[in-house]
Amino acid sequence: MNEEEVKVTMIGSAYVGKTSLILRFINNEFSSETDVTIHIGCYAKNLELGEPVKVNIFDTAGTERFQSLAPIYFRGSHAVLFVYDICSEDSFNQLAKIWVPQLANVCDLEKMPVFIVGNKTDQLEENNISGKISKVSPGQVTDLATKIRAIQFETSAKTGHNVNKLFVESSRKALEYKKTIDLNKNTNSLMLNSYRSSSCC
Ligand SMILES: Nc1nc2c(ncn2[C@@H]2O[C@H](COP(=O)(O)OP(=O)(O)O)[C@@H](O)[C@H]2O)c(=O)[nH]1
Ligand SMILES: [Mg+2]
Repeated sequence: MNEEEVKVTMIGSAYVGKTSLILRFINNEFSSETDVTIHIGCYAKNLELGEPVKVNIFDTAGTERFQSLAPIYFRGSHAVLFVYDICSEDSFNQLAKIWVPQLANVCDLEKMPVFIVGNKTDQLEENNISGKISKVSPGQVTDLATKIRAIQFETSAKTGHNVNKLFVESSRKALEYKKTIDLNKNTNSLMLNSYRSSSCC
């Protein structure tokens, strides 16, 4: 039997830490000087989720130029991670106003596993110590998560907080979703075959 493969896609504005989250997960490393992702990158990791699964993680560029291409990358995804920076209200607003509607155009948000990921929690701790607070209110995030039935996560690529948990959980959900799609495909082709064999020409 072939090994299962799933596609998980990361979306969000530039600098929120998408590439850093992936590199923390894949190589357990963090750099404060990452290169800006210009096009799209694909990383893979094998996980044991009750069965061996190859997880393909697609890293995208959060630039305006990329926005028109987004639907192409969303297609075929089994889970989508919407990432924002917990200290940047703009990055959260872009999720709500740009990326979520883009995804809704091409994917069935009722069924597709979606995660909303507030990254850079380490900064919040540092800011709290120096008297500043997060610019994105938890209420805003919960409202959006409820609206699109998303699972909420808070992470830090810098400290590694919740990073493994995020990718394991999203890969597990992606696998469940893929299996329902495969099952539907098989059922449809069985129905088509039985229709063909019963409607002889
Ligand atoms: N403090 C902190 N900085 C982070 C974190 N994740 C990413 N960064 C930094 O934020 C900048 C942008 O990260 P990058 O992964 O390139 O963002 P991307 O454009 O979304 O892929 C880099 O300087 C990273 O080192 C984090 O969890 N905490
Ligand atoms: Mg990047």
